[in-house]
Amino acid sequence: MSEHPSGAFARALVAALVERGVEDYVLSPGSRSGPLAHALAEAGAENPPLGAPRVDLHVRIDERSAAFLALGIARGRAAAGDPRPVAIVTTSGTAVGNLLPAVMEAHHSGVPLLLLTADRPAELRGVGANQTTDQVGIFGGFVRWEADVPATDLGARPDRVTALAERAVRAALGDRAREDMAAAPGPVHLDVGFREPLGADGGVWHDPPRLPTPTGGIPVVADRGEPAPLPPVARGVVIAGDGAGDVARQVAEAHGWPLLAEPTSLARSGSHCIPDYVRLLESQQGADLAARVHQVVVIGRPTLTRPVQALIARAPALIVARFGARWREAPPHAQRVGRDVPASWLWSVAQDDADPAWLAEWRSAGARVHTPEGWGPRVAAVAFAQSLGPDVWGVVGSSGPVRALDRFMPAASAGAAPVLLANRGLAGIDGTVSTAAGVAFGSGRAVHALMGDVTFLHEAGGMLIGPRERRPRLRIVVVNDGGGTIFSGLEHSAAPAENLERVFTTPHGADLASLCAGYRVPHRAVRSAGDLTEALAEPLTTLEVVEAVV
Ligand SMILES: Cc1ncc(C[n+]2csc(CCOP(=O)(O)OP(=O)(O)O)c2C)c(N)n1
Ligand SMILES: [Mg+2]
Repeated sequence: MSEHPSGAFARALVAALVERGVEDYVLSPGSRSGPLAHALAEAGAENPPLGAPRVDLHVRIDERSAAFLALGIARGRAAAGDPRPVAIVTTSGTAVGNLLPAVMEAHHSGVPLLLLTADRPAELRGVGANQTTDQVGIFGGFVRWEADVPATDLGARPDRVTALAERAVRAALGDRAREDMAAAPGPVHLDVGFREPLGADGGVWHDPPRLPTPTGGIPVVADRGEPAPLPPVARGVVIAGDGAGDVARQVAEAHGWPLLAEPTSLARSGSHCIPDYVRLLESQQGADLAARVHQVVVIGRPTLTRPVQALIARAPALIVARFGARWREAPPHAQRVGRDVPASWLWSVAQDDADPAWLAEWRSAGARVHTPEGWGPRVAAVAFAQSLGPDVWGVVGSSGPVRALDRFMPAASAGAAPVLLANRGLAGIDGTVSTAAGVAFGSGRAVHALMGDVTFLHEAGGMLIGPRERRPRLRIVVVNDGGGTIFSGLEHSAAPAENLERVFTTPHGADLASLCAGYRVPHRAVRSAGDLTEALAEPLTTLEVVEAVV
């Protein structure tokens, strides 16, 4: 074996990325990406060779699952207070196309990913070479930055490889000084052209060269400006959407306003939280209260219910913050759109500006709504919510489960809302199994994931984890109601029953127990709230499925 330029490039890139905090790599097999695969196999080994950096390597056969796993790891890391880009390595051709769903979600929800896709070198593109297509630009507007990288030529230029890594990591983490989408974290694509030879070359690892302006680790970006405090109106309301954070609770409490917090807001806690807000807003009494609201403050990105969208649409005064990567898509009638919540919003307002009766009205109206009884998706959702805590984080799929939580998840004590994450960027039902696995890896926590049967089956392949790979500490609760039942609650339900069922509900008849057995994943079925609660209380060491048959 003798060192070759493609191998040298791969080692230089991995070393420079690790130095910038990129420690997690998800790889799918292929030949063209061989140089990166060999480098990562070394760096991800139990005993890496002398001089090699240490990486956390996960290998998945299916690139679509690999990309969602990376997305989940990045989400888990960010939620644990340590945001870093997560890298995905694929070979050329359709492998690259399989990354698109996770890339779209990451773009919309502001999750940093590094897509390292192998390609033919320039001289082999457009001349009919096998497994070669137009990969440069394939992700269009869904990436913050992309580069066509002549890897083999750069093998002898570690300074340029380091500069490339620096730029890629900075772009993925977002540049808050920018006014456009580039301000938010998101995916970055390096299409890497490798010339043969591609095999293991046994080359040595070097420390990456210093750049002229050393940054050292994750670049820190300064926040801008300090917007004014919130107008201290008496009849305000805080809506906490996805990713709002506990700060939304603090803003509501500082102003004496009710807090309407979605389950993935991380703000569903405290005495100002109205956990029954969805059903309240659907009632006449709720509509009357909503009509008297003077000012709506939206923190995070709410996506779950029409009454909340209506409240925002009708707001006489609207202020928006932390709308996420899509902050430019905040409702156009907002008077103020801030990327973050300024400290001044937490200043307590003077007593004469607050109206204690306003909050009390919301609270007493909300308290009249009752928790579900009997056995079904709602009861399963409540049992799931109650199983979460500091040591068990949650992931929730789209469709019925997240809406059941929105309606029935109780409010935690102040500041103690469970960490509950979801792919709300585009609310897809795809990739949910792998996202949940990634959250477990990225956060270092045990994870309970709640999802519908169709959502689970959409990516059952996420359970495909080879014997050499680590398994996540993940318990998937599948609410099996025999199809996508959300549609029977929508306008489509007026269609003839057999049509509704065939083209919307899509009953599948799949045997989840056998499916899990095929993947060698422990499975158990539960048919009551007591059995589910019991299953959720058991110690969690590996990947397992609890099928809630409803
Ligand atoms: C990738 C993708 N395809 C299609 C949809 C549309 N969709 C939304 S919910 C749903 C059905 C989900 O069924 P299930 O997971 O069983 O949950 P349930 O509706 O039964 O609560 C579908 C197909 C989507 N959100 N994402
Ligand atoms: Mg279902």
